[in-house]
Amino acid sequence: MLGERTIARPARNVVVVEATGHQWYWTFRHPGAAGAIATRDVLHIPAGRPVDVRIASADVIHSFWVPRLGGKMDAIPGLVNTLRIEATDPGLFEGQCAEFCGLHHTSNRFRVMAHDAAGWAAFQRGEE
Ligand SMILES: [Cu+2]
Repeated sequence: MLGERTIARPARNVVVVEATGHQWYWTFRHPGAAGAIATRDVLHIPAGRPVDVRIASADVIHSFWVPRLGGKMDAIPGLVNTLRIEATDPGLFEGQCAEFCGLHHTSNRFRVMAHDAAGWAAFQRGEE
C-alpha cells in the first residue's frame, strides 16, 4: 500500500464499504452481521446514510463513477482513495468505470443498490 487519500469529512452514521476495480469487473465488500459480505458488480448501500467507498484497484487504473450519486474517484493500484456517496432514496443506480482500462473498459459497469433500512438490515444478515 503506497498511501491513502481522502476527501471525505467525518460524519455520524457513516457506512464504510470497499470497491476494487479489475479488468473488467468490480468487487465490493460490505460490513455484515457475521463478517464482510463480498459481491461482484453490485454495491449494496443503505439509502439516507453517508457511505464512504474505499476504492482500490487489483491491476490497472480504473475510475469508480456513479453519475446519479455524485463524483468519481480513481482506482489506483497500491492506493486507497475514499469517495463519500449518499443515495437519498432507495433504488438502483448505474455505475461505470470512467478511466480507460483496456479492451473491455466500456463494459466495465456495475450497479449500486440502495436499500431502505429493513432491506439493508436483511442484506447485512445475508438474506439477499
Ligand atoms: Cu475502465
